Amino acid sequence: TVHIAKPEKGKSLTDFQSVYNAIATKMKSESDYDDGTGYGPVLVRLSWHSSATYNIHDNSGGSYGGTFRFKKEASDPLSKGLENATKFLDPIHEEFPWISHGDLYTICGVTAIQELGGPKIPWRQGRVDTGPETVPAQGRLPVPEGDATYVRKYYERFGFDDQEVVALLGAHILGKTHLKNSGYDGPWDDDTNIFTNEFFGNLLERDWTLEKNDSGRMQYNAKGGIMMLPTDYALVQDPKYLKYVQKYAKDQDAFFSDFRDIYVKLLESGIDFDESIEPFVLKTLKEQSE
Ligand code: CCH
Repeated sequence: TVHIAKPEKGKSLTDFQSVYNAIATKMKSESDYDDGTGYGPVLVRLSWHSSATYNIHDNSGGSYGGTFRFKKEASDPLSKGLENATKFLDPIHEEFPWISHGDLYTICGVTAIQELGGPKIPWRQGRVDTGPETVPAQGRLPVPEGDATYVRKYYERFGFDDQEVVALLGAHILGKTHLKNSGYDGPWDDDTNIFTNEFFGNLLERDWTLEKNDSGRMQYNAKGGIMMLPTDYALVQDPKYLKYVQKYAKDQDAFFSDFRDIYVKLLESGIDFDESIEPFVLKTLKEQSE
């Protein structure tokens, strides 16, 4: 499958900044969602799941077609909870009907990461809605029960190496797991809506105990009520992953820069961008008010 980016006709940086601002403003005004976490984390998760169907071997899946809008894709049990993100975005799409779903599902993640204090993410437009026949079969999302071997094998389908996988998983500083969605329980940090390198610090510094939660699943818990999934904890159990965990725990700049690169690669997987489609670096609300 070839996915060629097509820019929105007659739209410029200003139009995409308007979409960014509408999402960021709505995030601010609905900040009490999920006990004060706000919508940022679930929007980042949507950007991930709408890209996580990618298969480098046949270039199928990925964010291009915006196929998460179809029930067949969104109803995957592993995507439970993401209806909160798509509902949040419905009025945004009504206000900006010209934007493709793939562009909307990726720009919302960029907006959330930047507004929550993360790195600036250069973002390119040009995803085009494709039909229901392009929805990949379910089974492409990762399960949280895996060990390091599982994680490494899983991300081979994207062509991501060890360093990239560790950097990308640093996104699990945001938000939390919910018993009613995934059967896991609790946040990764006391702060659920500030993007930092603390995921790595927590992995290394806390005392983790493997325990059964209220839905009978095994998760790693530490004092203060924070948790790790088995796939998160795999990053300190594997020496090749551990090296990068240690690096990112020490060096937030290195993490921010590597996270930016792999997140862009994730959101753009499988898409051919013509040189004329320039990356937009969108401004945060804070930058615009200064
Ligand atoms: Fe994740 N993630 N994720 N994840 N995820 C969950 C929540 C978030 C896995 C499992 C889970 C990435 C990779 C993985 C976020 C971003 C990313 C939950 C809880 C599970 C389970 C869902 C619930 O109960 O509501 C597994 C396994 C992998 C394998 O690698 C990647 C990559 C990213 C982004 C780059 C974010 C953010 C959340 C929080 C959502 C919220 O609602 O707070």
